[in-house]
Amino acid sequence: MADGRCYNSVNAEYPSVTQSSPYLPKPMTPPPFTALTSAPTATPNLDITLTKTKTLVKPAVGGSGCANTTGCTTKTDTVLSDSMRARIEKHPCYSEEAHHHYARMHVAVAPACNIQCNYCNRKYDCANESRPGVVSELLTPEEAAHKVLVVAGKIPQMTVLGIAGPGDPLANPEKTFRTFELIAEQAPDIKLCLSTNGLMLPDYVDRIKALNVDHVTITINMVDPAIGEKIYPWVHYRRKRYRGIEGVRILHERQMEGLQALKEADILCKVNSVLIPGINDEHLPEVNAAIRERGAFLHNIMPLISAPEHGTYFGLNGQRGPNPKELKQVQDNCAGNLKLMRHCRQCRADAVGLLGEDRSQEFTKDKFMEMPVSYSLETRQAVHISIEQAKAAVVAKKQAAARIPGALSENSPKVLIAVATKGGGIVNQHFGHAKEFMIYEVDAAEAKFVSHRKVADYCQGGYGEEAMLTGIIDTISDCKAVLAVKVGPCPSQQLQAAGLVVVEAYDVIETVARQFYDEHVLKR
Ligand code: CLF
Ligand code: SF4
Repeated sequence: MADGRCYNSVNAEYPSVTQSSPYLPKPMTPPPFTALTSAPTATPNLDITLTKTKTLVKPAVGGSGCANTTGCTTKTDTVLSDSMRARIEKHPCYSEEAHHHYARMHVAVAPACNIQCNYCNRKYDCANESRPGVVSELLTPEEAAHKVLVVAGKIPQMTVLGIAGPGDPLANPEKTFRTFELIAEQAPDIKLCLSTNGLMLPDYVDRIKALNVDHVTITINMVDPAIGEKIYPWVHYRRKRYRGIEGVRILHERQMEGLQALKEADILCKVNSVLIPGINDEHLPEVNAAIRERGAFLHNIMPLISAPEHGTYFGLNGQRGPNPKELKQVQDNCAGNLKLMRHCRQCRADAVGLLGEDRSQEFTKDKFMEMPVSYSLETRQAVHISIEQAKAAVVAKKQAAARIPGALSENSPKVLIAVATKGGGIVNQHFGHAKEFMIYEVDAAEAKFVSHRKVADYCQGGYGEEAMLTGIIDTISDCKAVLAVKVGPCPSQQLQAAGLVVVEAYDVIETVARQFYDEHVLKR
């Protein structure tokens, strides 16, 4: 971690090596926006007019709406300056909009850590695992640089290189900074990003600034050392190990100092907080207030992932993670003047691809070391222009679908909907292929992204698994509709029987959401 790939992550099911990007042509759907591997030779087809919408509904939609929903957008969204917008518009973690279009990659060059978190066990390693501190293979800075250049050629929408572990990048400063230097020299258009527990951050802010690293994440789980004592058993600082509250105090002071120093250096800082039920759930609003006061740009509250087989202190001692409702409740409690990130996928320290689409298995060391570097700044820039055009088209349709809050939206019920998407901000995925659903909260004024939920892959070799379908319906049972490009007759029937409206469409998510809401909620 470090903040664990940006901390901790069990969820990642690696896609197969044949998994494609949303920018690759798909036979059954309208033309894509851009080509993946080569520069577009002509303006991409941006026609995203609705090509198909079919709504299936059995029972009526409940009119009571969902409770506890204040949404994730805040004042910050509307007051971003143009220069600030430019700093985040291609960063998939700092911009919710960008995560539909741009990818990130991590390189695992930082094995050591200087603190112990009760949710981390860096000894465990397995190719199918993705928890804090877990990666399959460590890289030298030179190997990491080669990997980045290979990936940058093959996935031109990869715009950010993050170093997030598997230990703490700043407990491995030479490896971390050498990697950044190599990338800055050879691939100047790639943004550099760092994720740390913050213990050594005050010592390195100048160096971070000099290397033009514009995005730093600190994992801050507490601002009260009495709470921190339940999370951190020890801290190793300046060649001495401090146990208990003494160590936690040092960590807390260094985190606050580091955050302040980033602000003064004009480096964007995101804070990740791991929500640990019964330990810091009620405390996180206090953390939110403290980091806001010190100039954090974004707050990402992520769920603890904990199971006995992970061998962590929490896992072995029965500490559970929060369920989606508890997570949303705490996020809502923290929603205010500081923007909240809700689209984090808790990716591991060697993740590659769009968030939620980890392609790291395509770039294991034995593979990428044999691959030639095909990085081309011109090709990448051309692809980014295409992406920006596609983004603009989506944004225009989104704006058309939004309404100015007013009489119509007053007292209009808020409902949740589940969306199957491969990215691009479009409903463009078959229900049976979805490995996660994006959850939007819709009312008469707007459709807001609020979270994503992982589900088991329903289509197993061409046929659906009954138990999996039950699990999927369970996962989205608080939603009023499912939006997908296609839903098979059997799942469609069962979804409707469970009270969900089935909407088949290919269009901008907000547009389809608006149509569903107008037809099935407002007109009731
Ligand atoms: Fe990586 Fe973290 Fe940079 Fe993003 S991840 S170092 S800020 S480029 Fe992003 Fe992954 Fe969540 Fe981290 S989705 S775990 S927030
Ligand atoms: Fe990250 Fe270190 Fe904590 Fe593990 S122990 S999550 S590597 S800071």
